[in-house]
Amino acid sequence: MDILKGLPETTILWDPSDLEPYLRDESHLRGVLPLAVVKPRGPAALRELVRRAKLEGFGLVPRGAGTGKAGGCLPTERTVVVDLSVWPGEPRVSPQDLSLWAPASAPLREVKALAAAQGFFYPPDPNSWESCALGGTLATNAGGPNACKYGMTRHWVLSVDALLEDGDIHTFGISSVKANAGPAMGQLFIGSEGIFGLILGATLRLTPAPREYTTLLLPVKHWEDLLDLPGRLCAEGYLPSAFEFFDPAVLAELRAHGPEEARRLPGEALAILEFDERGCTSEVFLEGLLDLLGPVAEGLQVASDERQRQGIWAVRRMTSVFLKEHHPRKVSEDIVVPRSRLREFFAGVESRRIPAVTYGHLGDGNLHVNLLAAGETDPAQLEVQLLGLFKLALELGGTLSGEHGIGLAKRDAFLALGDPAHIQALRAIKRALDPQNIFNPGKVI
Ligand code: 2HG
Ligand code: ZN
Repeated sequence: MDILKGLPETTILWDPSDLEPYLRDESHLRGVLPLAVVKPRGPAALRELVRRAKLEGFGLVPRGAGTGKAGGCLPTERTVVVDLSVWPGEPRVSPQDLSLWAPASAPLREVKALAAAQGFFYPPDPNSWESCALGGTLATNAGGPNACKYGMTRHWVLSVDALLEDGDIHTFGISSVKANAGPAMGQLFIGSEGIFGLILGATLRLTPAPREYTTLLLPVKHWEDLLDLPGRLCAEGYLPSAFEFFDPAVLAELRAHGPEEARRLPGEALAILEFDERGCTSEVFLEGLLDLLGPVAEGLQVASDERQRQGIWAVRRMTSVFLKEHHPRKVSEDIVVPRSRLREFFAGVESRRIPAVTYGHLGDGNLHVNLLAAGETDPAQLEVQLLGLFKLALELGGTLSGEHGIGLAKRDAFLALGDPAHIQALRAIKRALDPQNIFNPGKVI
């Protein structure tokens, strides 16, 4: 491969059989064959790579562990995949600063474990947390159940190390929550999916680790009874660290075909609530909660120990994989509506006859709306259903992606339905930071 010949500090893959795994992520999409895959091991490699990309007119597609759900790391025409899995750097905690620096290559699982080992908590917990890389979570602004209380990845980033089109690595931000010298440039990269530059590392914010958890299974007879609960709890000062749910159809599937633990799940529909603040295991707390829940709490079950808690979460964590196994050609979305409008959303899904089953992060209105029969549906009709779904979310003050991002999967819908002023501003920033369009071309905008 001439255009990459002599690249320093780099492993280069160009044999088609070695490139094959890079054509997929966890979305339903497939990328095109890249020119090559490179694994840089130092700044000199990146500097030279940027120089050649500009000279030879090829794009650079960043890749972490390939667990993304929107195709953001898939190669497009005339691109080189930059696999950051061997990008160097030793994660380190600064207890005094309540912060942790790690390279993009660090597995999220290790980042969370390192924080925990010193008594701290790094909250972002996408479903792929045991297999994804930190860099991917930064590029996609990953979410997860804990976002209900703790927010998204971006809320935990203090500074970002990014490769820019000058070929150098720049750090934006400092190791403190207070930094106000102009707009927060580092935040521009979080959720950018690598279109402005490549994220190589970050300083993350930590918080003291929770010391107690109350985990509850809340089965209900009428699933609509769940829909006002997130808003009611919040309005009364109960902020769960997670509030997940399965609608009747998803619960029935889990019960009928899921693993052993799933077969015993109660209710017509089911919510999982978790609290982690100090005092949440006290009787006073639980009594207050029961009062607030009222008759809906009739079948409430409290996890009595860590083993039960883990069992509950294991079922929730495997739901996406389980549904995929049973409906390999399903389409799963991740729209958001404000939690105050959940009831209107589900009424809208019904009145628009969108054949959806839903589970996910009810507490923050981020819903995994699944069209199980997508593979057997006429593509034009499927598109109408999906656009109907996105429009409904937007009409209710929501958005078409809460945590998975735009990538390739939602690009057309984003461009068609997104606010034109937003898209124009993003394109202007892209032109300013990456005038030759070398960073992840063809994604997002
Ligand atoms: C989850 O919450 C993940 O389980 C995956 O975000 C959702 O597969 C999905 O759509
Ligand atoms: Zn999710």
